[in-house]
Amino acid sequence: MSCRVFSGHQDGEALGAIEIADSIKSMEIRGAGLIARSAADALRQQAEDYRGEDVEELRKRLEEGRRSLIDSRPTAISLWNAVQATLRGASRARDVEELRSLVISNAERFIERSGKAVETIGRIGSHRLRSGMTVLTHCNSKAALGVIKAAHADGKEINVYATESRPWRQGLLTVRDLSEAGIGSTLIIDSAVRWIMKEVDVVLVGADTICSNGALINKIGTSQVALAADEARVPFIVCAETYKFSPKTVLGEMVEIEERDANEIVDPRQLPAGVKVRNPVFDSTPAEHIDSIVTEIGLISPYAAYEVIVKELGQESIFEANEE
Ligand code: RI2
Repeated sequence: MSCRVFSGHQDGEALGAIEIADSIKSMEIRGAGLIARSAADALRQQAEDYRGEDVEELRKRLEEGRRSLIDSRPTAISLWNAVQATLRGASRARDVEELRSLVISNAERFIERSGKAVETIGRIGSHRLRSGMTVLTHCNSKAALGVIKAAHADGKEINVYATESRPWRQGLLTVRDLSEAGIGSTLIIDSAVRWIMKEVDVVLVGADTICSNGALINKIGTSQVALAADEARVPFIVCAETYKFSPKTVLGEMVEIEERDANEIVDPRQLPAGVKVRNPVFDSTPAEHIDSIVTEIGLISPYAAYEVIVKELGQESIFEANEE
């Protein structure tokens, strides 16, 4: 499996899942898709490593693992969808062997589908790019970069503006990744987006969560990029696997926007006493600013989000969201 991120632990307890949860929290593992695959893999590893014979104990450990993983970062629904898919049916398993093989096969199916989804999104999205186009992308999205790379592989010449994406500067990962693929890119600071937009033909971004009303939750600053694109009549396209759609939002739940430590922005010792710092990590872009969403099941309107949730993730996931 390509995304295995850690090796087994001595007695198969929840340690693996907790370690992965810590790495997700610290952003050592980041990107909504990779977070999801890593979480599925952590539960798979936990089931595989369990040496006991008590099915209830294994179920309890997996539930603890699931909890620590979903608590690690609150915003990307990909994480929740991944752990739900991995543990689906676990309550019905009668013995350790049945539970273990169920979790392993669920996790492997999720990881494989997730990897294929990124490839398919690349192929479908690349049809929207013509040679000579300039793309602007924000943060670092495997799905969005997959589209650019697929177009490049088809012989199209694509120029890319990559935003720096303060405070973590994931834009540096983006330009590095593009450079390794032989694609030219230009790094800009986030506040240069509106000025540069007149040179841009299309905006491509990833997604952490897509709500049932079509709103996109993505890296902070995405909604400003969308506003600037809208003003300049530049198409704003989201690249998102179907497990980035949120069954919880069907039930009216609001997406929690993660706020991280102020230290990520500024050393507090540099600030006058009493100055506060806020570090929201994601924002919401309403459907009316989104041209289309490229998924592995095709290019869709943001207004089709509800149908994607019901048809692709299923009533079961809405039921599970209700149970949470
Ligand atoms: P892929 C990232 O979040 C960015 O917001 C990015 O757009 C999104 O995940 C999707 O990334 P963070 O983990 O799944 O850097 O397309 O906070 O790689």
